[in-house]
Amino acid sequence: MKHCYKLLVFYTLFLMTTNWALSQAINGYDKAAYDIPMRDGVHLHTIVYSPKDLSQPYPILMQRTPYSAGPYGPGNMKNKLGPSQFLMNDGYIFVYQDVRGRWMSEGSYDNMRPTLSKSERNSNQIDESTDTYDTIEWLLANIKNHNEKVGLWGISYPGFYSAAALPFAHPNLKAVSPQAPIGDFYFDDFHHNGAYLLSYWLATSVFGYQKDGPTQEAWYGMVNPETNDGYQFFMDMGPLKNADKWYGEDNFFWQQLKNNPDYNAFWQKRSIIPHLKEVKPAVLTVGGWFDAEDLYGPLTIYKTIEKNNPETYNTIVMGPWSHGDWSREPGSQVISNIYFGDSISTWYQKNIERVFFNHFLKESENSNPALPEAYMFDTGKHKWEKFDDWPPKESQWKSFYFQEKGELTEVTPEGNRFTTYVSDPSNPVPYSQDIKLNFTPRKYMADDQRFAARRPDVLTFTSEVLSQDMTLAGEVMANLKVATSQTDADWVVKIIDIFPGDQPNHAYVLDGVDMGNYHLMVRSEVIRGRYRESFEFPKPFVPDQITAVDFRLQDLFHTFKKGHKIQIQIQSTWFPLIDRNPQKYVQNIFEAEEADFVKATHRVFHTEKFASKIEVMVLP
Ligand code: PG9
Repeated sequence: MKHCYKLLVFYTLFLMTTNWALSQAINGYDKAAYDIPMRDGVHLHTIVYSPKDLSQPYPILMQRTPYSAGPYGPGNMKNKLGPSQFLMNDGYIFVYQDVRGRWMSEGSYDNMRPTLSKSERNSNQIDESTDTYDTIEWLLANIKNHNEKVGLWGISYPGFYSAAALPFAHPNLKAVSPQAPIGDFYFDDFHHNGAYLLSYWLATSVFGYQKDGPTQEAWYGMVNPETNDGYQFFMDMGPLKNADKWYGEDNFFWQQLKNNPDYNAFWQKRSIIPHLKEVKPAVLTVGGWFDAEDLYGPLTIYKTIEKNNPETYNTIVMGPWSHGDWSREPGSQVISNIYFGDSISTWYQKNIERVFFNHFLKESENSNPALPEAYMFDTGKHKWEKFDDWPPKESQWKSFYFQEKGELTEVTPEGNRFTTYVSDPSNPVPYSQDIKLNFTPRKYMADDQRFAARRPDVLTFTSEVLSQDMTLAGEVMANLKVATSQTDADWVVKIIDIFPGDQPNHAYVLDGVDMGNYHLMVRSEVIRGRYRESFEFPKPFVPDQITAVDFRLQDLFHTFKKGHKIQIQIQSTWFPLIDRNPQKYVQNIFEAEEADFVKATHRVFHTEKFASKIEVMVLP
């Protein structure tokens, strides 16, 4: 209890000083609003905060957002998504812009607007890159006392707009920081390998209200859930098609999601990943290992820029954060029950983000700042490490095979066996023991998974007690050999760090949480089995035919300490994080009927010929 009391005092004092510092800093700025003309005549509403002190020229640091640059959202610098106190004190011309078609800007909005190819750029067509280019041109010509250099940053959707400025970037755009950027909506936010993130349902409303529409609170009220028990709410709702009553026809997200269940051209042309070539600005990508919304985006954007642009300054930071935590300072960084330390966000803002922008926008763009290629937080040791590459060149691939009796070993299985379970959509595995009907599930990714391990419809494969530390650093592949009695199924793989049963309540948890036998989830992912061969062309299973299901989990950096065990959990429902698979193949699950939802008997094979395993990258 004393720890919590101490925390409360620290946090209160911290808030008071930060708010005072923030108000002092904001007082040092003049605010002006402009409607900037784009090449096609559309005007984008842009707010500019200029330092009152004119004794020196300042770089421009911009954010483009769909969440309102003005009074409604982060544009009013007091908002938590404003710049850090360090950048404000260092002095920049801060710019916030409503993207095309949002809030006070003209034009029509397009969800993850497709990026123009090189050939398309000679016409009068526009995309987010051309809008950023035109905005920079106008700012350099019309805003006083700048130093000719421009930076761009943003978190989540604004992170996408940062990355979307990289193709054919303006020559004065010198530093870009996509933070928790959406890379591709089929693998970020609403989908995970074809499964729909049902728990993310309120997120589709975030665009359902604007300056003249219902507020989010009013919209939430319209939903008027009788209970805040998210599991029961979505069980009562039944098949996805019943969600129509919650979403208005104007909820374009919902219309796009249900009309495009496969990775078709609609989603493919909205991905920024294929366009990350000829990148000229320096890039600092930021993400959180426990980001339930955008984890594919930061990792894939960093790796793609690295692959396509070996000469470009391109770095990544991955901390012990959920979505956007690094822009806020909670005092103590906690995910679920796990306490990772104090002032981690402030440390990052001061020692990484500030160093990056000051170097390229205030100092010399011809040298590199004193930052590593990859600044990564080990979520097992609870400490930062610097790497020259990510994934680390020194990491080696290692296979862990599923065995009979629920063992997990490094040797290929013998014998001719499988493990079976019945997956029942009317009794799905909860994704957490605390499922509230809130905006999005932000903290489940480090939950204790003991409750799941004890269910008959969750398979567990567990290693021996580790005789020494083992650090997983890099990518993860799941290679399953499965069969189902039906014609479709979801396959969820969870990587669990099992703490020793006699584990004392050590410093790494909140007071009052006993870590003895805690099953800490360190990575998890799902694939909708119909997409095992192609996300664009789904394919049913042949009942009871042994089938390979191979898919990538997102990277991790986690030390499993000596005395711990590694456990793999396999299940076919994960509710209501994702929607339920009827397990009877239907063309579009968003249109499935109640009768389509059937029990299925699944088998996971562990034989010499059909060996199921996970492949991980391990530091020597
Ligand atoms: N990536 C998050 C999001 C995308 C779309 C709808 C709602 C949320 C985000 O921008 O926070």
